[in-house]
Amino acid sequence: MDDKVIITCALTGGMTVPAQSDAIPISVAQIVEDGVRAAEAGASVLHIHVREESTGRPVPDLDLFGQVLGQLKERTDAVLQPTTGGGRGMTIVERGAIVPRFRPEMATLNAGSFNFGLYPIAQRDLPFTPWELEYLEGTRDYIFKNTFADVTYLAGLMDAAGTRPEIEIYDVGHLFNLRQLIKDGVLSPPFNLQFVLGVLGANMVEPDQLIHMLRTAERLFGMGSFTWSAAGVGYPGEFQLAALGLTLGGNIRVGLEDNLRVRRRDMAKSNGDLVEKAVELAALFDRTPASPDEARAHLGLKGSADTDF
Ligand code: KMH
Ligand code: ZN
Repeated sequence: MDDKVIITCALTGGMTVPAQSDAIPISVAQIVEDGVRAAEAGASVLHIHVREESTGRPVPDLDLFGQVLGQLKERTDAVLQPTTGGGRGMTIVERGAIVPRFRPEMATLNAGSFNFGLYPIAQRDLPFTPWELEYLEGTRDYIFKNTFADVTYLAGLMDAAGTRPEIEIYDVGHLFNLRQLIKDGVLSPPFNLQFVLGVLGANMVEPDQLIHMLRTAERLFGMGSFTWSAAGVGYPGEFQLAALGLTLGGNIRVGLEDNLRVRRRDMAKSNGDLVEKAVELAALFDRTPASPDEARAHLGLKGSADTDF
């Protein structure tokens, strides 16, 4: 894979609100259209959340997930990776229900609990509706809960469904959680790590932080026992971390879930815009987007035929 890179596109997310950008896809049709565009631009993995169509509020709605997964499967060959992180206020059962219901090839698995602060965004001069303000302001007192019991529960669902976890690592301590979960027999290498940096409450987008987390993972688990990707939250963090991830030989994640800008003064008009910039960046490192099947082989996935959507 030296000259290839797996680009994941995180389409809509569960921790941003519509007032932040008109480009955030809300409806099933918008998420599907943007997913197709992102896949055509070079993304081989699409990371999926869904939202209430009338308000844009993130919801754990299996019917909406079914529509998005079904339509994207018809229109792209991309790996479809739904979330089990969900959004604020969702229970672990609500967050995990998607796995036994749709038996996806891959799903996210967040490796630890931490403050997830978005309240500074509420200070911005944007046309927030009351629920959006409350959703953001409420994160002053919000813990993104992923206890050892929660991770064990979700990992069990994934194991039973043949769903590969993409383990979200937000801080170096989450790697030691992972080591303990291996000792507990809950998870076993090889696994896929997503280093997510830039969330207020966890680690920030800084070269030293990513390198330290990567070197720690290599020391704890051994070089060949994991694949990894880097996801920077915010601008310019998303592309700074992508450049670093490409330099260090990793894969990358971009998308409106994590960042709303292509340039400091240019808001992204779609996820396709962000994937196009990621492809341009990768080309500067002589790396081209991996195809969905190259990604499946590299990530050890079961194939889209063995899913329930
Ligand atoms: N929103 C990202 C910061 C998940 O969906 O499981 C983290 C995320 C988690 O994507
Ligand atoms: Zn997500």
